[in-house]
Amino acid sequence: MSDKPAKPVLLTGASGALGRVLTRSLSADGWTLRLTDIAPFPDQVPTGASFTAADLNDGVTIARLAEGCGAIVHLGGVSVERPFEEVLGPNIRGLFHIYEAARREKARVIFASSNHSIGFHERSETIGADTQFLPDGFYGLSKAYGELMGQLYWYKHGVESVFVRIGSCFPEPVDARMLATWLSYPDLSRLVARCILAERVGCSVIWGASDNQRMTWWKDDARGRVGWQPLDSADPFAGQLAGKVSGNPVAERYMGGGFCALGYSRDAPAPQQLSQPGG
Ligand code: NAI
Ligand code: 15L
Repeated sequence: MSDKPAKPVLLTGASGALGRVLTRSLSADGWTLRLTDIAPFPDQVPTGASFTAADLNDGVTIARLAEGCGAIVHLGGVSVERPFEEVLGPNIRGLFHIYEAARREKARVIFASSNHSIGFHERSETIGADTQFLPDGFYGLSKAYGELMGQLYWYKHGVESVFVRIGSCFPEPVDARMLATWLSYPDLSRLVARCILAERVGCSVIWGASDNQRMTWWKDDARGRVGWQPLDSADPFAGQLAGKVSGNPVAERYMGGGFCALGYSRDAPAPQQLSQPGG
């Protein structure tokens, strides 16, 4: 198998933290990238790449940018918890523009989903990729909706998708929760490359976490299908971070951490037996 895709790859959210990481790693491998973001690209645009400023709300420009692309790595949009109206345009309408473009181009979508689509699962659980969504805010809800939109386009139009439910992708883990959820930049880069190069992916979910001993929360995903295994680990940081907890009982109880506690208005954390739908 070639280690370069035959067609250009469209990368949204290119000016953001992970967009810049992937721009560096994929262009270093000689890939042809079309970069886009509403914000200017802050680095030098690498050889083999071009940058076009665009709003994800602008479906005409997104369609034009996707012309001739074989894959779309969709990172763009609101990436933290925000009011519903702020999330709606970039994360919902924008995603629709991405999937319409993918349908027209017969392109594969690699969607940066998030652990916040399942954030209200208890940390004591071990959940598979087919678990029910339990979003922990409007942001997580937009990621769950995004995965459902990807399923619609797969079953109705044959558009392939990988939903990468990223844990915490930062240069280093910074607190006790990230001893479980951390995904290193090199593991992210290898994962995205495999999602694009794998022959067939269908409509798949992969948990985006490195090989962390404390990652007992997530299991059974499609990593084997794309040929990815994480090589890095948060474990060497355990000594310095194990005690670095928030002190907030809601944040510490659920996988989504602090996002679960934002605007939380129950009197107390939901009792475990009542936390399922209908409870
Ligand atoms: P980021 O916030 O640094 O990057 C997002 C980019 O999207 C920004 O450059 C922003 O300008 C762009 N954007 C926002 N609204 C837009 C619009 N209307 N039109 C075009 N572009 C727009 O986020 P980061 O950390 O790089 O994350 C990338 C993706 O990965 C996001 O979708 C995020 O939800 C997802 N993710 C990231 C995680 C992490 O730990 N960094 C964890 C889970 C998911
Ligand atoms: C995310 O989805 C966010 O984009 C990122 O900023 C982190 O908050 C991450 O999840 C996390 O849960 O650590």
